[in-house]
Amino acid sequence: MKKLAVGLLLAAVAVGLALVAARGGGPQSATASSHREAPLIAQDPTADNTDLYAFVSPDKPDTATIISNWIPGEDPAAGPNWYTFSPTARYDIYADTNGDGKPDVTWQFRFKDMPGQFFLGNTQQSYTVTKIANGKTTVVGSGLLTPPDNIGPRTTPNYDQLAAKGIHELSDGSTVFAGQRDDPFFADVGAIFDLVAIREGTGATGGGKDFLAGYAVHSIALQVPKSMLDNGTNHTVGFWAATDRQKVTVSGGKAKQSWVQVSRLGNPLINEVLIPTNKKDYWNSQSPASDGQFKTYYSNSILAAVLEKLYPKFGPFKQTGRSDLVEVLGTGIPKLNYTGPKVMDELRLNLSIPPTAAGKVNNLGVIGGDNAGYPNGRRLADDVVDISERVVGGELIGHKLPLGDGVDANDVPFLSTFPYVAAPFSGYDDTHGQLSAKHS
Ligand SMILES: [Ca+2]
Ligand SMILES: [Ca+2]
Ligand SMILES: [Ca+2]
Ligand SMILES: [Ca+2]
Repeated sequence: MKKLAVGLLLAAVAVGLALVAARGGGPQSATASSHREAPLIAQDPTADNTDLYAFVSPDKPDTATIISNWIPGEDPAAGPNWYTFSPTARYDIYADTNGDGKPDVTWQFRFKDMPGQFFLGNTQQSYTVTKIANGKTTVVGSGLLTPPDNIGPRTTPNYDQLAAKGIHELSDGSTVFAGQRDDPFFADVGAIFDLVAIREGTGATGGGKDFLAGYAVHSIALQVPKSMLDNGTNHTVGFWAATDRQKVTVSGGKAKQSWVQVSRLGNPLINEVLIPTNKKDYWNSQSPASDGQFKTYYSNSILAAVLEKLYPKFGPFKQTGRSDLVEVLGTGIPKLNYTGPKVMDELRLNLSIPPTAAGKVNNLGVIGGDNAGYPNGRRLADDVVDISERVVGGELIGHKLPLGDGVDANDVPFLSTFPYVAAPFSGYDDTHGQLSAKHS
């Protein structure tokens, strides 16, 4: 069968056709995955979760690694006002070990700007990590430093060594890194404005253009002992990440300060593909514990309906009663990472499944026969666009189509050790997505 290029279509739905003016008045760029997917969060990039990853660490299989990214579409050359975590936001990573949609372990990150040290400002920040577990709140790291953004060989020479100094041990035996990294999400979203003009030759085996190549995000990576998360029965833990901002309310003449969640992310593409646009900001404010209210959008797929319309000759695409999608994205897959009947958006990782050896990894994950990948957790290399298209297309209900966006890998290699995410391109390189530029 001819390879399809439905990736462009998925991306179009995913992005909500967002056009982004890059910071610093640079070139315009569309973004993807959970990058600027809802109207309000698009106005608040430093709070915008873009992607979440969780996997058993390939080089330290007694630990799990959770990587959460924020700030979509960082153009490394968009100085002099570079990118930093917001000092007024709280960045949260949650782990649910008993399938009730409520966190059992929470890590909270607060960042502080530091006095100017470089010409035209400083992008290095200090931060505090607070852990909440078993009803106890403990500061497990403070005065930790991010590396500065990768500005260029004169301001930030030997960037890899500089970034390595941003790896810290926490007092509970975990390891942490926070700072600018290459955006590990890869997808062809460049042709989304003209659905008819699908790129010649684009398919599931290369030929697409990685729209996010050359762009960066801000990552928080945590490596934690599995023993901290393993429930000892189904060994499955569900992760999500979120951002909170402070809100002041006045009542009876008294000002009261509280935190309000403005962004969240578990599985990739939930808010983009499943949730209707008029509910996307509301969805960002909710928690997995109350995700049952969104179940109808899992079982009745807007994307399947769009596929049917645009590709009738490959149909019929099942549009309603999609219990397979409820399972994969809402409850977990029986005998793999099922967490119970409660529908909730958590990235579920069965900690008892060992990492797949390098060279044997299938980036189609579970549907490619590799149970150590998405949707059992998510590795950096997992091709979640192709996987999502195929599953929505009906892969698990006997309607197998070789869907894909033609971008099969990230533009730069991942690291083999923590924090695994590649270094960002430098501003001096000024790649604007050109793969020929030197990666330093
Ligand atoms: Ca987002
Ligand atoms: Ca829980
Ligand atoms: Ca990339
Ligand atoms: Ca792909």
